[in-house]
Amino acid sequence: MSFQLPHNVPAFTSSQRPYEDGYWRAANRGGHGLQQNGHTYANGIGSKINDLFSDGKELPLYKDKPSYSSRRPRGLLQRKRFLGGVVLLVLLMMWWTGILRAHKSIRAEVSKKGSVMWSWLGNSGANEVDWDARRERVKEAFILSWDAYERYAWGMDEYHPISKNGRHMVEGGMGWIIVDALDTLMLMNLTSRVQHAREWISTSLHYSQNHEVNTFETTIRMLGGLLSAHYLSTTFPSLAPLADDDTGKRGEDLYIEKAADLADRLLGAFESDSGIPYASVNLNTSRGVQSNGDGGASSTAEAASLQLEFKYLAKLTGEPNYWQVAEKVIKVIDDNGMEDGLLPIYVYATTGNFRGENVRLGSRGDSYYEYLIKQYLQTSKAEPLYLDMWNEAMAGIRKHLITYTTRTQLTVLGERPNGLHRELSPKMDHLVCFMPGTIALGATGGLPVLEAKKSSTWGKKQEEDVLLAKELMKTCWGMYLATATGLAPEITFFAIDDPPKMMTDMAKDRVKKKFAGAQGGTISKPLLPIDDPSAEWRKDYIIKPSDHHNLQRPETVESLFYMWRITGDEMYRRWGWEIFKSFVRHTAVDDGAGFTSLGNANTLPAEKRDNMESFWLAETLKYFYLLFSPQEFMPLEDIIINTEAHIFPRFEMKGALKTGWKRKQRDQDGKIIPEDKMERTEKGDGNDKREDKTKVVRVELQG
Ligand code: DMJ
Repeated sequence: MSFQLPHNVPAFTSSQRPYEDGYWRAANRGGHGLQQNGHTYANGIGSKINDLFSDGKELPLYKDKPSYSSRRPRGLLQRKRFLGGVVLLVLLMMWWTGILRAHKSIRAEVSKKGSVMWSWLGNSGANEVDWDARRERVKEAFILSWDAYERYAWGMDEYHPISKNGRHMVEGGMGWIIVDALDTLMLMNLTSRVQHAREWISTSLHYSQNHEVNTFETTIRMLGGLLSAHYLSTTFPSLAPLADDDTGKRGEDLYIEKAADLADRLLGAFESDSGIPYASVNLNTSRGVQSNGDGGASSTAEAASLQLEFKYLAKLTGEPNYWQVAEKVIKVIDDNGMEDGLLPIYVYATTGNFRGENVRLGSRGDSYYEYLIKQYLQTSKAEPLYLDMWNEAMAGIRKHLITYTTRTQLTVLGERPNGLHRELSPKMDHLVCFMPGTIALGATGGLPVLEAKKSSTWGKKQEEDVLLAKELMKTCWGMYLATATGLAPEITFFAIDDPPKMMTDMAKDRVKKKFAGAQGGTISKPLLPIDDPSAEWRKDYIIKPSDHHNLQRPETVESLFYMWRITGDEMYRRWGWEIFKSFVRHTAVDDGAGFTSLGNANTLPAEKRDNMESFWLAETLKYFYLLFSPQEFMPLEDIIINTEAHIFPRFEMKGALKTGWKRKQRDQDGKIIPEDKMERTEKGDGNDKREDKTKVVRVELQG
């Protein structure tokens, strides 16, 4: 099912996307401290020895991860050699006293697993698909990954499965992997591992480091992880149930206490002149720090995707300040009056104004849009202004960003790097693949389509949204089919017409019945033949050598999960199963040391990197698990899932928790009306006079 890309793929001429995302500034890294408990200690020693021989290793620089120099000072190397000698001596003594031998059987079992546990990959399987069995396969992959991390890098923020060691991002560590993975452990009912993680959080996790950390990543992963652990452990006590701990308290108190402590430290990031959070914050001083690059501007997605976490914490603690600082960010952004609901990917914390005109739903843009519709759903649809903003953005996406490939008419959600009225770039970061699922979620609120159709609010717009979601889902699936490993590249370009065919053009074609009915109402052609390396459809996918890495990202699986739940079409589960098998085939590391990122997903054998992302455990495997779970498991209508796949409840706003802002009044074109020309409306809320811009696009679609 995987193939080499044809060699005649046209070279794309636009400038290479720089690694603009390696900007985590965690100075004075280090802290490779050995763990103190016996089991991990032995393996920690192993990791130190590995470290001695791995000087000069480089790890990827990109948005989600810290950047750091690959050069280490010579003195450090010499100290390590000395340490290596000491370590060998200790190892010998441990062997002599029998401590090490006690662990031998565990290791033997694990390395056996690494080579034989995937024998099911070869099975074509029975006609009837056993989804429960497939879900178990995902759980096994998770256990293998987690146990390897526990064995080789326990407590570390990073895990390098090939060199079998770990590393802290800041001194003392952030709990990066443990906290991020905790709620997946709970969902999978892995009780003893939850117990171990909780003990570590209780005894070793502190958020007082005198370091700058990325405001967004710390919020979505750490704050989100702790809040989700609180929600799952209190609402689903039968999942990974824990006994009372030493202090007689149930484990769940721990999570909310840690979450509140962390949130209080993060609050300093919001203390800018505009209320837009700074890119980084020092956890010890709670002082916000502006970005080193990008003229000091924050990424828009990062600044504007902290609301689900802070609002849920406000609900739990009854503390309105968490709520107010988070929602103010959206007001400041909206006051910019961006055209058609689409915004540039940088915003200044100092002024609240945008920087540049680059508009995209990939890195630095993505979760701003995601959090609009999810904020609306989080508070049980009581805040319609977020729906309004989402609908506006969706109309803008249809108008400015959607185009189609030349041969297969695949739907592409492109970029406008120089503003909405300049050229369209037919490029999709894999990150954009969260959109099909999120669009479907927005259309039905999480209900299955069949249910949602019974509602009085269901109409043509929702139908069109589901259709768009299906088409984009297919485009993302094709990104996996297009590579040698069956795993998507980080970035894909597409072959499109010149000038690009836009949605209005396509609508006219549809009216002419050019594509109607080709695929049950969808507009693109089938990605067939699937196993022919020179198939026409493949030429629509363009993968550049600088983009062919795979970072174990979750977005496509995430969308498959939503699409399966919402449409009920089992095809999405089958696609997910193919992707899961590709991960197992091409990213598993020898000796049962887990799974790793790929430097090149478009070659066989795949070129491996030495890094397991924390979102492999927090998101990718969780979404696989949910995709193969029964529909009733974690009903979508009751929950909202943050951008790091942490699960929160939907809730009602009460008391001090209410929408504390109003949108500025806009004219028929969506432009903000200046104060002195403001036409007072009866309600005076500025929202009721504006035309629903989505209607305009709908008319265009109907020709
Ligand atoms: C995750 O940290 C989050 O999903 C974020 O919104 C985008 N990047 C990664 C996964 O790719």
